[in-house]
Order: sequence, then C-alpha cells, then structure tokens
Amino acid sequence: MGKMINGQWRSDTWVRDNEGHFEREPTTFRDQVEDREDATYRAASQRYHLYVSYACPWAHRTLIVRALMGLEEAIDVSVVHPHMLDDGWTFDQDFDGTTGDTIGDHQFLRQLYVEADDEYTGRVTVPVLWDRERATIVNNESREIIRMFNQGFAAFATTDVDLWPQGHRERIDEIIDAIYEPINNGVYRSGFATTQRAYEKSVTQLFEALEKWENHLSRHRYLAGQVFTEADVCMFTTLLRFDPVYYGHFKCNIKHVYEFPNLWNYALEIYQMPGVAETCRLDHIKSHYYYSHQNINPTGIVPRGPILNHLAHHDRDRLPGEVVGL
Ligand SMILES: N[C@@H](CCC(=O)N[C@@H](CS)C(=O)NCC(=O)O)C(=O)O
Repeated sequence: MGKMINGQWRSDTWVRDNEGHFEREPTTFRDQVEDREDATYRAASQRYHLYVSYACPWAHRTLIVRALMGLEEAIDVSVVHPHMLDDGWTFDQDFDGTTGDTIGDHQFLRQLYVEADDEYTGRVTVPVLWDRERATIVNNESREIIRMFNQGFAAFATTDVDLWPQGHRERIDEIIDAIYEPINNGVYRSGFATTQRAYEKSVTQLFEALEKWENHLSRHRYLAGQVFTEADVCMFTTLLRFDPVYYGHFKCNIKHVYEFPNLWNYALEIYQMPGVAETCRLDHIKSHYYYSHQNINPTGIVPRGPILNHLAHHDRDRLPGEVVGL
C-alpha cells in the first residue's frame, strides 16, 4: 500500500509495531462543516462532495447516513475503482459502479490530498469530504463525517432521520468507541497480523466482542437499545463484509456472522432499510480486498461465494425499536 511523504507518493509502506500488529494511522483532515453563518465551512447544498469506495467499510458509513437522511441532492459523490494497487485509489472506470472524478479531472485520489496540502504526509484514504469553494479536504474521518451529516447538514436532508438523538448521545459515543478496536479495526488487525501471536490476540478479541453484542442483540433491537443510531451504521458495515471477505481473506473464521442469529438478523434489518441496499456493493467489496492485498492473496483470485440472501425475512420486529424520524 502506498503513502504520501511530504507531498510525494511512495508505494509499499505498511505500518506495524514490532510484535506484528497492524497499526492504523490517525487521519489528519479534521475540520468541521457547521450550520452557522460565520463557520469557515458553512453547511450548504452542492458545496461539498464526497469521495468514496463502495468497498471500504469506513466510506460505506457515510453513504448509508447520506441515504437514510436523503442528502443525495445536497452532497454528490464520486466512486473510486475497487482495486487499490501501486497507485492507491484511482478514478479508473473499468468496473461497474465507478464514476471517475465527477467534479475534477483527477486520475488518482492522492492528487486531491496534494491539492489540499502540497506537503501532505500520511495515507491516502477514503472517505474524503471535499469543499468545492475552498478546493480542499474538509475531513477524512468517517466517524466525524457521519456526525457532520447528522448535525451540520440536517437542514438539507429530505428526511427527519436523526442518528444521534438527544438522550442517547453519550451511550452512542461509548458504543462507537467500544466496537472500534475489537470489531471494526479488529478484522484488519487479524488479517494484517504478521505473527501468530498478534493474529491470535486480535481474532480472540474480535469473537469475544461479537459474542457480547450477539447476546445484547438477543434482548435489544439495536446497539443503543430501542433507537437505531450511528453506532449501528458503524457495526453494520463490518458485518456486511464479514462472511464474504473477513471470514476467509482475513482469517476471522471462528464463526460466520450468519451463525450468530441475532447479529445476522440485525444486519438483514439494516440492509433492508430504505436506501441502504443500493449502497451495498458486494462486487466492489470482494474485488477490492481479494485483488488489492497482494501480500495476503498473491493470486488475486476473487472467490465466488458465499451465496447470501440479504433480502431474507428477518425477525427483529419481535423487539421494540425505531429509527428516529423515519
Ligand atoms: N479512520 C478512517 C479510515 C479510512 C481508511 O482506512 N480507509 C481505507 C479503505 S477501507 C483506505 O482508504 N486505505 C488506503 C490506505 O490506507 O492506503 C475513517 O474511518 O475514515
């Protein structure tokens, strides 16, 4: 995987600690769009643009929140090619569903990073929230982008969906923190581990956390209780990728998600919420991981299975719950 160092692209740079644990570097563009007249980045329709990969679980969070809130008109999107090789994310268009760079004429995502900061050092990641007016990156941290959509962009939404409702906020933030390391990042830590010990540690923590939430979901419709929130979006994008990719490619194979009845039915319910299925591109997901990580799948062969039916009937109606504003 490549990386920018002082504005120059270098391929093949991986970050691991000396025990073989994969380390995810913190993102650096952390400005906020706010619905205030004097804000540097003032919320507006059609001013901001979202760069995503359908493959990426972090970017997928932003697409789901955008869909549930009905922000499609206000915030347009460019979709990168699922293969991420020596040039990092590209705007090649020879894969169904890619769009190219619909607002600029860039060939590579890294060009946006250099435009935003010509001395940029760090990874070139999706999602990116881009400001057309200032021609810069506002933010490239999914957790902050989904919060901005919910807060800053509410006036431009075509639904009243609120994924960070009053009265639940502290709990939602605690859950997002709690699932990040063992689950969302845990699958990567398992898959990218370079020692048996590092792998065992991550995979054990991952399945302990999944068992814990499986148990929680046997009694509660959603992670924060009766309301569907940002925390569920963060959990869902990992669950969706689990059986098709993380189980095999990342060796997270103690159980499939479909072997956890509550987690599986919970994922089905979210998949079937309005607008969500359209954001779920398993073709991009499988192609990206199996083809891009040449260190763990050198042949680049993308497996045919598993055959899953995300439109199957789910049993979550047995528990009380709501999506605020839907
Ligand atoms: N913390 C970031 C993580 C984003 C991230 O790591 N995206 C991956 C794709 S799944 C990426 O673009 N990786 C490219 C790289 O690391 O070179 C977020 O949540 O937005």
